[in-house]
Amino acid sequence: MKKYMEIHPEVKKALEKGNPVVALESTIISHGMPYPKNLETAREVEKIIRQRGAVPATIGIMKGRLKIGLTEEELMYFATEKGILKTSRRDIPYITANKKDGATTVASTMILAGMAGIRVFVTGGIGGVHRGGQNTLDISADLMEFSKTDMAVICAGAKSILDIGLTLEYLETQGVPVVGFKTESFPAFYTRESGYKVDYQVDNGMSMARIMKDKWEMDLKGGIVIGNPIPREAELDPKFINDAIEKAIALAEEKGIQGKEVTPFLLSHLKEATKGRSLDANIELVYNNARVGADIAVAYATLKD
Ligand code: PSU
Ligand code: MN
Repeated sequence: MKKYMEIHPEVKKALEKGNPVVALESTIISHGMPYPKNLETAREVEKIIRQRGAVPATIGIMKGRLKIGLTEEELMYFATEKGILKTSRRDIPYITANKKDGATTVASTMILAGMAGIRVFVTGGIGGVHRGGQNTLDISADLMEFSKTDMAVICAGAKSILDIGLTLEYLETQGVPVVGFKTESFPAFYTRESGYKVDYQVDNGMSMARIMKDKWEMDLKGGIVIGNPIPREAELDPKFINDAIEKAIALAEEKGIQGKEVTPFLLSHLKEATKGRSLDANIELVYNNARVGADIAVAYATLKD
């Protein structure tokens, strides 16, 4: 593994010492948000994580090298360069073999962070079962990854561009714990409540860290979904955003958007349709996840032997 990987010196040192490290994905930078907000957000997220006592490790693939932790210039590259491929599990060997650039999704960030020994990962929202997924089989590879890779993923739930009920069923089947951070409702990304409940609620980083430790010490493999609702003051009106989502989905269908293009298309269309309010909400929820994720990583580092 090591021969494919380049770990940033600061991250390497923290890992060797058992200090807290938080992984971050790069698809949200290259395909999830427009420039320059993507760069500002990526920088600010790293700053928040540092302020709370953990080391950030943004993950991506550059010229075929698996990067664990990016420099300022590398962050800029992911934020501005066109033609960086959205990379999920299936894409990794093609990208490395051909020395290409890949922005990592939740699934592939889990894989690469896990290879490096990181156990906490902060993102915006996870992929899930798309609406109509029972017919199209459009189920994000993110969900499968939770059954395979040991990683605590802090997210603001799943967007209502997805079928949240089916997404939770899929996670249950795979034995993935779905935990609410200070909430009993599974959050719906732009809004605090999806109408579905989480399996368990935790109210602080240490309670979460204890669950992680037990799960992995007992070798109960796989990831944990930690749903952290968007801050109240940043939440969008459910009717407003859900109407916009309905329209975006209809437009994607009309245009025949398929496969890995679906999620970026919906995000970018929603931003236009809401005059930037969906993007502002997205940014705020990522910051909030960074705070909680750093606290969980700090608590987890104190528990390891
Ligand atoms: N949700 C967001 N922004 C994003 C993504 C999800 O609000 O950028 C990205 C994540 O990287 C996630 C991926 O892993 O989209 C899921 O893509 P798909 O639905 O094609 O599996
Ligand atoms: Mn898909």
